[in-house]
Amino acid sequence: MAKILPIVTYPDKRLKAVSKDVTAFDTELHNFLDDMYETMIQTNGIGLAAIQVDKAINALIICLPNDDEEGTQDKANLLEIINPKITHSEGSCVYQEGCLSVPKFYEDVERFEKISIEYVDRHGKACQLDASELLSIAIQHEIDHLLGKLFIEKLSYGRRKKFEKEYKRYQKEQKAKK
Ligand code: QAP
Ligand code: CO
Repeated sequence: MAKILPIVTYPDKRLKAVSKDVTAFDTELHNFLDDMYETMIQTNGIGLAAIQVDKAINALIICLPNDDEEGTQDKANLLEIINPKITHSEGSCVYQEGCLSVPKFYEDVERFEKISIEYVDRHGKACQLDASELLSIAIQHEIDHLLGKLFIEKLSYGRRKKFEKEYKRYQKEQKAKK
């Protein structure tokens, strides 16, 4: 049975680690990817990088909601992306991003509009993907995690300062609740 793993949240230094390539495509990896999926779904995420559950390996998952009213997430649409490389990028766009490691905060971030990536799946099979719109943004956000980067690092100095102030207040509230 898959389990829900604890999520590492900002400002935990573990989020700054640069992840290492996956070299073993074994049952241990498959169980971990299943746990990542369970964790992402149960915490209302659409994307999750391994580092967010304290494993510094180049693995990320994305499961975008359906385009219908409910916006349900089908496991059939799950993307498991391992050892990704961006091979092409073009254009730019701005999207209000969030992150399970920065709970309750959403900020406008600039990204490439379209990207192409090469990666391997859970069996080590080579894959390639052209992404645009939300998928492109999600992949770029998650690849940043593998490099030890968070979306808040892309904010202007002024917005970042405002974020830090508000996040500190939020953290105090959370502490008081416990
Ligand atoms: C990354 O983000 C992403 O603050 C995935 O309270 C961001 O799944 C992909 C979440 C922007 C595409 C566009 C955040 C859940 C989930 C929260 C997430 C929260 C509960 C964020
Ligand atoms: Co994130």
